[in-house]
Amino acid sequence: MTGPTVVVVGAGPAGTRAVEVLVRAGLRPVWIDEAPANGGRIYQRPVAGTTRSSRDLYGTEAAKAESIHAGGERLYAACDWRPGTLAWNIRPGMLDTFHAGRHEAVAFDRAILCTGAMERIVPVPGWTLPGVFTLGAAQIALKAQGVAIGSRVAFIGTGPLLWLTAAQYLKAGATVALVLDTTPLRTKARAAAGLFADPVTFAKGLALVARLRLAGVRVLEGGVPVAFEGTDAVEAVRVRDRRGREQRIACDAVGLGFGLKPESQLADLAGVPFRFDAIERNWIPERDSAGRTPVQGVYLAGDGAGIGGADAAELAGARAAWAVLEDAGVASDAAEIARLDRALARLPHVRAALERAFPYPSALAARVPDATIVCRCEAITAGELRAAARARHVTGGAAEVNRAKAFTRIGMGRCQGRVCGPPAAEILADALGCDIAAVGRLRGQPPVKPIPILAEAAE
Ligand SMILES: Cc1cc2nc3c(=O)[nH]c(=O)nc-3n(C[C@H](O)[C@@H](O)[C@H](O)COP(=O)(O)OP(=O)(O)OC[C@H]3O[C@@H](n4cnc5c(N)ncnc54)[C@H](O)[C@@H]3O)c2cc1C
Repeated sequence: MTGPTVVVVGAGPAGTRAVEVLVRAGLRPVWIDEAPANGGRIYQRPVAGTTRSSRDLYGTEAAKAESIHAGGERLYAACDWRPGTLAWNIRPGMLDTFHAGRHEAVAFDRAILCTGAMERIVPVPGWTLPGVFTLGAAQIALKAQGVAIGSRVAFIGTGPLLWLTAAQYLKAGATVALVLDTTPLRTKARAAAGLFADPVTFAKGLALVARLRLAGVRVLEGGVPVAFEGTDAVEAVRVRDRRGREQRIACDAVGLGFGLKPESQLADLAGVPFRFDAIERNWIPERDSAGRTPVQGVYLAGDGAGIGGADAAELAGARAAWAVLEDAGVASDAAEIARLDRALARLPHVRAALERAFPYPSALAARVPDATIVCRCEAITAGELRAAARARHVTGGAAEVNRAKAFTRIGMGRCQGRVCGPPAAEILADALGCDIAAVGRLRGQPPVKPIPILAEAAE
């Protein structure tokens, strides 16, 4: 069948369901992912030859993982599947990709970007020591490589991923030295009514916490990480409990993470406008409930369009594909679209409750000590950022993050500000005494992730 050339970036739950709808409608989309197989973050595949079962790897989500994996395998031959391929830039009607040392421009009529999420950190003194990982990296090590980041691991941060990863490590046989959640119990209790709207997920969350507590894991809620200590690698964490008492806990690795943010660099490069979401405390690309953005031909779905979780990502991926089909006049299924719309409409309340239950600790981020590195690519400290903010009064300097980037090189390194951007904005807003939204966000730049310069020179 002839139809528009549709490209789908991302093969997590959102991308997989989007491609499924497109293929069922008779299209042969181009399907791109950096990973060697579909699954995305939550259903990350293990390396070949692993002996851990789905149940061990994905726990209560094993059936969903198997369904997404099987879906991918059915679809590869029905589309132009391009694994191991980075989409590093997007321009009108064209996606720039990189695969096996080669650049290729892929023309498209419509693109569905399902690029997922990444984690938010708060820089803690010593966080750049070897042995300190993000929670997601700790989880990927376990799921994909079948290894733990250490044998005595401290988990520090906030959010469902904190408790989930700690419980997964416990189950895999590691010693969990500490779970420190910066959110006090009373904040979570206040959000509980909203979480009841999704009783199954709520019960799963409570079960994780119970499992850790029953195993005798040291748990601090409403605590603060003070510093990670060690000479060549992390050896201990210093933490303060909610009464202000300090403790030093020995560990050989740390999993650190404070919730998620959309991986929205491609949406940014495509020209999609962003708005600040005060509850998520994230910049969110604009799209309607079907995934259509104000940029013609560009659609968004899944966590990359706003954090919603895996079930929401599946629904949103399918819905965005239907939007593509409707807009291209290829096919439409009113009953199926109405079913997806109803299911999607129920989700934002639960998500808002989760964000309220585990807020990003903005005060902690804003008050990172002066000597602490915020941008690890360029080794820029919190003090240098504050100095750039102060310079505003004499030179008209850094009143928003992109100016601060020009003054300090913050966000100019390999991660393109994807890691340091959120805490840098908190520090800057605090130093300037203004609202976080007023300092803006670091704009995306191609390439969204590092690519070898020689590959480009060869073009
Ligand atoms: C590290 C990490 C671990 C997580 N673990 C869990 C968990 O255990 N349980 C849970 O409920 N939620 C987890 N989440 C949240 C998770 O993201 C889910 O909500 C869900 O996976 C979202 O589905 P998605 O399809 O939107 O994105 P994802 O599943 O993240 O899939 C996005 C896909 O896009 C690909 N991609 C992104 N950018 C590009 C690019 N430029 N070029 C090519 N490919 C690209 C990625 O490789 C990835 O496969 C995790 C999130 C992160 C960041």
